[in-house]
Amino acid sequence: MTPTITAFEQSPDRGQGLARDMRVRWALEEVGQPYDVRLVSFTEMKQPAHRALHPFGQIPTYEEGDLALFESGAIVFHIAECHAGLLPDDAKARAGAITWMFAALNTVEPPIVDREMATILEHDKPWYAERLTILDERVRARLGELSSRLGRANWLDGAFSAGDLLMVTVLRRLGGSGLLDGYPNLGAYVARSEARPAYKRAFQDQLAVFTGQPPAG
Ligand code: GTB
Repeated sequence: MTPTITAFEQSPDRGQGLARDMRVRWALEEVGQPYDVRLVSFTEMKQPAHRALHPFGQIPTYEEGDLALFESGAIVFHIAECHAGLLPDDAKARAGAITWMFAALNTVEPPIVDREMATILEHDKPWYAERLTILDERVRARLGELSSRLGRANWLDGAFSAGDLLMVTVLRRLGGSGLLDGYPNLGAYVARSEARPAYKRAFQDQLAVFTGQPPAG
């Protein structure tokens, strides 16, 4: 059965692939699962019909028959559980990859989102410069730790996994901040991921929503 996901009708990022439907699209492309997309406006997201799928009135959601999911991490996990390619078969290696999924969403993403929200909501406040310094330091602390662990490896724990997929979507949110510049191995990790054919297809598909052009090929 072809799943249907939801995405922004008009993403504020103008097609940079920063909204959280990107990680779901990428996961589906990695496992070769075709999918449909239903675009929703900000108004529609808050209506009862969408809230029945997503209690917090957000995107992405995932529908597959009578299964309805929200939370991008849970959706990526479901995709990875149902298809080969995103989680190792070996139980210990699988647990390791799942650990990185949680690390991406629970440990690395929060300080990045806190910083992002401050740049949007507090940039005109008198305390902004001081607060940004603190938030930058929190992000740098995590990046330093992640950079040390990744070292010279291609991926976080063996083969590419859903843990890498989520971590890279989290790190991409720092684009334009300059914060990744101090960690060349993390920059290379993101670039290596963006070079994956599945990533490129997902990126083009979400960009096509913004440009109004059908994706090439
Ligand atoms: N924890 C949930 C998950 O992982 O699925 C969070 C979902 C979420 O934050 N959804 C956002 C949303 O629907 C879109 S992704 N927001 C509308 C609302 O809450 O009313 C967050 C996002 C939005 C825009 C950009 N951007 O433009 O760069 C980046 C990320």
